[in-house]
Amino acid sequence: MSGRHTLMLIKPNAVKNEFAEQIFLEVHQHGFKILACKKLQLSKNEAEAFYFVHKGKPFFDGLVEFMTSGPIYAAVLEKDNAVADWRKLMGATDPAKAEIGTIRRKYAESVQHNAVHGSDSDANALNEIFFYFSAREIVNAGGGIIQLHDINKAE
Ligand code: IDP
Ligand code: MG
Repeated sequence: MSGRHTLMLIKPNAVKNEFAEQIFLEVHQHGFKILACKKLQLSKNEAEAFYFVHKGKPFFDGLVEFMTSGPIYAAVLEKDNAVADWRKLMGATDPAKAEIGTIRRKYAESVQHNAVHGSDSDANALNEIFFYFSAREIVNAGGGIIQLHDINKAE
């Protein structure tokens, strides 16, 4: 079982196509709590830093160009098994291979313009959450601020 927190992004194509509200609704309906949320536009430097692990791959430059092309939403999701459960709801990277009913199957246009992002491990979720949010901005249902050590802490 993975930890309780993951990072979701709604990518520029889905925002542009006005799918963001529907995606948030589906996230909520699947039992995720949204602990933090913001709309922003990435700079080239920021997108390159966020996708650093993909540097050198043939799709890297196109990915950076796409991710900086318009506003995105970033959100911290909370649920038991958040990393794995959000990846399952999101669907495969290539929407043609994503299961019916998944977010990417419904809202993605192509393998690059694939509507949403999800962290792929607890360790990456921690790094990605704090790429977009400070601890001050991550607030639980009771109004308490989430501290670094509360995010996907080791069992
Ligand atoms: P993931 O988003 O499902 O974790 P990654 O392999 O981490 O997939 O790739 C990051 C992002 O890079 C993808 O979501 C997609 O937008 C883009 N991407 C991945 N593979 C390709 C490709 O073969 N062509 C174009 N874009 C790609
Ligand atoms: Mg990935």
